[in-house]
Amino acid sequence: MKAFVTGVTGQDGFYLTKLLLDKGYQVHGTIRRSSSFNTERIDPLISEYEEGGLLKLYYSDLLDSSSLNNLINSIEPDEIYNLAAQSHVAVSFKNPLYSTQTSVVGPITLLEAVKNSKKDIKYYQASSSEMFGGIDSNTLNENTKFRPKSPYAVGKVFAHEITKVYRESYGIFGVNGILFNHESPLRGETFVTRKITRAVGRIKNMLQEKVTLGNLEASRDWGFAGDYVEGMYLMMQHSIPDDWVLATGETHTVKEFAELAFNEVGLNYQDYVLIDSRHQRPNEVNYLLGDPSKAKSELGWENKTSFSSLVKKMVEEDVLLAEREKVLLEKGLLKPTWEYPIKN
Ligand code: NAP
Ligand code: F7E
Repeated sequence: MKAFVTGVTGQDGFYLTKLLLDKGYQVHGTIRRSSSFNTERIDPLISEYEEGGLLKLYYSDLLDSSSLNNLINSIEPDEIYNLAAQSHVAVSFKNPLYSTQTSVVGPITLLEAVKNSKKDIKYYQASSSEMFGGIDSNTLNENTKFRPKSPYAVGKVFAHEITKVYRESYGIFGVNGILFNHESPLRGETFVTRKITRAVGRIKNMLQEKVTLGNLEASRDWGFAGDYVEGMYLMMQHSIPDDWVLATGETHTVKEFAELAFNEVGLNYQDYVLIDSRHQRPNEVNYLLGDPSKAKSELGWENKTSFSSLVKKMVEEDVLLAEREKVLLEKGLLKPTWEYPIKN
């Protein structure tokens, strides 16, 4: 089996690629040219699988329709997982055009390539709980109305709907995975969970003094990325293409996350967290709680990692990371970054 994965260098890109390689797939992934290294997450997979031809990487971009089209035509994958996106909600308010363009141009390009292919290629679209807008405390499922509140979320609604349009109009096997927040030790460092656990590790090792956050009252349904990519895979193996919510069915505030993360190393978050209005968004999604019962009954998917074990896992990894940073600093091999340069 051949899978084509966009966004292979991202958090989910790593976990999904690992899962597919473990299942014997050949994985073809797109990476972006960057002036600095951007394959850090998948470097262990590259060293293990690239030489044997099981992992192949290509330069491309969601906005570069011709390269995507050429790649799909020449690779003829069995499955496409479209994970690439400018995935940071706060940044999407600063770069609204780019953020929405990637979610519009990318899916249409890929769906057109699928439509025009002689092969029956399955398509997975990375939809998001941000599409719901989180305006009340109702549990959200596949039938809940979308009320997007950011350029990111509007782009995702478009991608979601166009996948359904291609499914209904051309009989394409297109699925939308409506995933609630999922985190891991590989989460980008500007998302709130990782920002907190990075700070915990660094504060514990005296590499940082404080961490500056925005809205501590926002509530999210947080799961573990490793569990969620299993759900993506199961959606693609289902007999009928459809849309499924993946969530834990529990919600916690940013404050609860911070409290638990600092507690893990015996510290009180109130001594280290500062609030800065620069981290507030023009429009906030206050509360998200998902209902994964359709995924459970139809796909047999279930969240396996509790909130407390997720926080523990992330803190443990970031304490180790900070310990390694400290050694490098002491040897003069790393420049001190006392004002840790995390902005979002
Ligand atoms: P991520 O860590 O931010 O990874 C995003 C990936 O997309 C990276 O590989 C990035 O490349 C790539 N990318 C960004 N812009 C691109 C472009 N214009 N062309 C090609 N590639 C581009 O995100 P993630 O957490 O793995 O999430 C994966 C997908 O699921 C995203 O679409 C996200 O919006 C969606 N989603 C995520 C969550 C969540 O909680 N994690 C929940 C629901 C939906 P670089 O490495 O070069 O930046
Ligand atoms: O924010 C609040 C912030 O940036 C979570 C993406 O993967 O999940 C993610 O989007 C909450 C928000 O994730 C800070 O205001 C407080 O209410 O970690 P986040 P997100 O916006 O929920 C969805 C499902 C996706 O699809 C997205 O791709 O935390 N918050 N203080 C903060 N957030 C950040 N980033 N930084 C803070 O300092």
